[in-house]
Amino acid sequence: MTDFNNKPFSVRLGGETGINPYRQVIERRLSDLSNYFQNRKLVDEMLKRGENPKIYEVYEIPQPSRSGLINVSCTILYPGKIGDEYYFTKGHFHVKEASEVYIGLKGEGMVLMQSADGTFKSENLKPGVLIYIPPSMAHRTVNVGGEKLVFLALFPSDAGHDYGSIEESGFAKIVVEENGKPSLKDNPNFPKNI
Ligand code: PAN
Ligand code: ZN
Repeated sequence: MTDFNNKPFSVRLGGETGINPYRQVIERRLSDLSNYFQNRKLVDEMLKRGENPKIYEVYEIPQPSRSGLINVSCTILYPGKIGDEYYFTKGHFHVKEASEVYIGLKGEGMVLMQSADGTFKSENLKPGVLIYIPPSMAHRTVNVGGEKLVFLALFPSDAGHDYGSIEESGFAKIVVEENGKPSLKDNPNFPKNI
């Protein structure tokens, strides 16, 4: 077994888990994101029918939470939509002033970034692209393609994750399919006074 605990290690990129070996995995299904999609009625109907698709998995190599250490993780975001809204990750702010980089390995996505004052920016994520996420911007990834979106995330192990405000208000923009293509739209439920 690889000793990941702040010792030298190497992992292979690619394959079913994006990184191999890894230390732990988190799975998110529709029921974990039931408050997040625009079409709550459809979400409720699906869950009532027993449809609870997997939205994403995160394969992680976490380090002890202290200054100077980096967590490595790989997210696999499945292709799909709830109504016309593409599958996405919950999205969060970091608790500490901690930046992050995402590196695309497979598939096509968009990274939505937003600061507490509502400043919004999106970047396209695909293989060969690195995205820098500044410390004070919340971030969410959206799979806008027809295959799994696989990306690496590297961030300080003591960054901390704050999901609360995004769960409540979402991002200023949503990504929906329009005429067969992804389109960034204003989120009708985003509070105007931010
Ligand atoms: C990523 C995310 C991962 C899942 O590793 O944690 O893509 O997204 P949520 O955490 O928003 O569910 C990252 O940004 N870490 O800091
Ligand atoms: Zn993050």
